[in-house]
Amino acid sequence: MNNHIPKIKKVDAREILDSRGDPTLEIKITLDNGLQAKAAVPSGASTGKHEALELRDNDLTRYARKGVLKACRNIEKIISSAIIGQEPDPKIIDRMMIKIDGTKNKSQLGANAILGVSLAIARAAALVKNIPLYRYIREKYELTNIKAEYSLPTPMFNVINGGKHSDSGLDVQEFMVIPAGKTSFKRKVRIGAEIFSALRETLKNRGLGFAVGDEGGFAPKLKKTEKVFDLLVTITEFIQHHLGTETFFGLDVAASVFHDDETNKYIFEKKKRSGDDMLKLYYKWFKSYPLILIEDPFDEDDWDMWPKLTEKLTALGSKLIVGDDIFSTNVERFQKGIDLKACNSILIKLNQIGTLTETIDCINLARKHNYKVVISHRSGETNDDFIADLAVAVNADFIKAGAPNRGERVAKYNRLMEIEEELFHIPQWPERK
Ligand code: 2PG
Ligand code: MG
Repeated sequence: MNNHIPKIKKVDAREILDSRGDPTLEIKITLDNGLQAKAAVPSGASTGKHEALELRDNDLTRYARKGVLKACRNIEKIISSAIIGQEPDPKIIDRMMIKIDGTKNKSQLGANAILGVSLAIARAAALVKNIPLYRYIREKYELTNIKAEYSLPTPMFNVINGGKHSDSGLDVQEFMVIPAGKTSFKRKVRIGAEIFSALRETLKNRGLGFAVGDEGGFAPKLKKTEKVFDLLVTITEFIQHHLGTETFFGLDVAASVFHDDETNKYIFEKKKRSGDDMLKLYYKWFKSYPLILIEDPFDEDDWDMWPKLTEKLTALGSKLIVGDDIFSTNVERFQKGIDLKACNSILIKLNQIGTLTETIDCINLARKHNYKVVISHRSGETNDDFIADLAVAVNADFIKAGAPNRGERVAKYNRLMEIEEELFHIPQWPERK
């Protein structure tokens, strides 16, 4: 028997393009037994103030300052010399990188550099054990407060893009269709894709435009939020994916983007509004449409408004108020939110914090306090499908990976369908209801 424990032999970092055509990192780990694993790093557009630092070259002569060669160099010169010869153990390697970086926001080495290595190491370790990544993550991190049985997350399909993700004219960043009925993941994908396709036809017929935004959702020339809800209601009812039982809606308002810090007002649909004005508007939408989820309804530092909305909406039934920018997958900010009863759900983005290990810490905190967990992509993505495995590893309640459209978005949904087949032996045909 060969008892050799494989060690890290080489770490390569390359500059590749993300889905917006901007540079990002791809990392390759080579072990001394010849196994290789890769990971690529995503990038946000509506980036929160409290996120870990994404290191860019700031060199005007390359990629409009967005090159990531400094991050590549940090990996090849600093990180690799520290980790070569070590076992591929993400818990240990993550702690090492955090220590070498030595800053609170990973500004020394760059959170993009650290994250790329962290994810590639986890993949390499799963390869060594010869088990799927989701299984490796669950076992490695002893996710004990998770039920023993695996479950698939519910997908949230961002079918209409606004805010910083398109030029539609809509202030709300994401309009999501959520097939939250009790059915298979595969069928949920079908519901999302059928609504998306019917939406394309309707937008074409009405001359509203069917070009897409950064996350693959349409960017129609509509100005008012309610117009989008009306359109989605009409289409969903027409193709009979029953609203309120099978299909629901969700929003990512990404309110920090239109919040004016000086006056503490929200410039929404051309009007200056207070936090309380926004709250009234949200409440009206939740009363009028089959909405079950709202993400980032207020600015990331407007701590007073969040608990008010959470209290008001949860009185209407099981509604999810999701913190993204406000928490930034950071346990300190998240703990403050828990203490203030700011939300009841958290959005989890690996690159907001910069390592797999710290991301799992945040998910564990969420579980402890009964917060729902939403694993999320970024608006700048690659075909890397790590988050699909992560979502299954932690039995996430939801996954947000964009529209059922464009390669970098469907990569995640396709991987989840593959995992579902593997775990529950769902045949390709007939489709399980
Ligand atoms: C968000 C994300 C992903 P971005 O706000 O939730 O949808 O957008 O990656 O641009 O921050
Ligand atoms: Mg968000």
